[in-house]
Amino acid sequence: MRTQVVIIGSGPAGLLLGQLLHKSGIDTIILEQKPKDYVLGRIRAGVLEQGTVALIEEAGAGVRMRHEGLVHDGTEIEFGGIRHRIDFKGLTGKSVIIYGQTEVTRDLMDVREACGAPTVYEALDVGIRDIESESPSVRWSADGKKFAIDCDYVVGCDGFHGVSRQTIPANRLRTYERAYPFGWLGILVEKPPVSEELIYVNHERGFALCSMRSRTRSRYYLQCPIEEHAEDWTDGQFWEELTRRLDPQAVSKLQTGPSIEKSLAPLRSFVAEPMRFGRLFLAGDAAHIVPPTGAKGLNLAASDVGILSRALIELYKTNSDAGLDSYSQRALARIWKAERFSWQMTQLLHLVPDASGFDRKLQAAGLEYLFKSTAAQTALAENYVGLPY
Ligand code: FAS
Ligand code: PHB
Repeated sequence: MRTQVVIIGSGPAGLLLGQLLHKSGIDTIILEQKPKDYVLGRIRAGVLEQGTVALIEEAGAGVRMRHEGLVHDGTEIEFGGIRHRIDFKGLTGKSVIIYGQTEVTRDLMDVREACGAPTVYEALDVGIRDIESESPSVRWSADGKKFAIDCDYVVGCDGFHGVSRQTIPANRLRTYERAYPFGWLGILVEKPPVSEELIYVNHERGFALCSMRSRTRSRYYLQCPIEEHAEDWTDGQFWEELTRRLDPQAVSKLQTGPSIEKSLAPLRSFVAEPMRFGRLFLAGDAAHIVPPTGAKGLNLAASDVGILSRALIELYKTNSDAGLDSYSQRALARIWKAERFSWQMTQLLHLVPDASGFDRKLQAAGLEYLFKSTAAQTALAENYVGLPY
């Protein structure tokens, strides 16, 4: 078998790349280790930057997003029980769209199936060969049979625990990492949200986030100790703790109910450089991770794919590999700015265990400065709505 580009991973990065390449007549195959329903069962991101929205529309998967997505012109940050609105639209002229990653994934899967491009689910033991040659190949097993395919390029869109980054010799990769001593316990509930926009809460008991997926489905997060597990929390305990961290107005609007999903995500900052090795490219979580405080994870995956897809299209249309040669450097320039913003938002909003009195005073001063400075609010807003590609 042979194709032009093998994509490993059927998450948002892999699916978006597959569609953007398909629309330019480039043949791909996506190899995904999990069943389709498992991929769709993961509840993750909820905020789309305008650049991400544009790429999803370019991929032909934007109809439902435009119809069901909620346009948000700002967000609220709460400290000391008082909410302060950051006016994205007024400060930057831009908004974000609230539309779950699960729905983005579903829409991209649907358009890929409709155009007949191949995705192999439950592709196990994926192995990448000869990435420093001009004819790499990829092997996998499925239904007890072994398969292999030759290709021009391999793109690892297989997330943090995938096989692609591990295929690059360790002495050719530089990695940078910061682990945070807390996680986010997330709950999904079929109840209306407490407010029109998101509320990020810095509370003395810990961070909380009031988000949503629609006007009838809400997503809430609580900062919790890294050693805890989602099953340690009953729904009642979650609602009780959330109520303690919210202001009285939000509490009065809070509608609780049985969780549809409950999960605990560790927070980590991570970058692997470079994002190319021979004919293997990395995109999305395969190359970088951000704490979700800045709502950047999914959006960085999209911007990687936006840069890489244009480079691959340029190569196949003009035989120029200039875009491929500059991909890693261009993607990393944007990634590091998002890493900085995500780290800054995490530092600003979380109760850091064993933080000194001095640290807490610095955090309070940072928030007070933010609430009083248009320049500081503009800086936050332009990072949150998405920096240029
Ligand atoms: P993904 O991890 O989504 O997809 C990788 C795919 O590759 C998976 O389907 C996996 O099964 C497959 N795969 C892995 N190894 C493979 C192998 N060896 N062979 C074949 N396939 C393989 N971001 C936000 O912006 N906001 C959030 O609130 C948020 N919450 C998150 C919560 C959790 C628990 C996690 C883990 C991440 C969260 N993120 C959030 C970040 C998340 O949205 C990612 O940025 C996004 O999924 C990145 O997409 P991909 O790069 O496609 O990676
Ligand atoms: C979400 O709705 O899942 C969400 C929103 C904003 C964030 C993180 C997660 O910063």
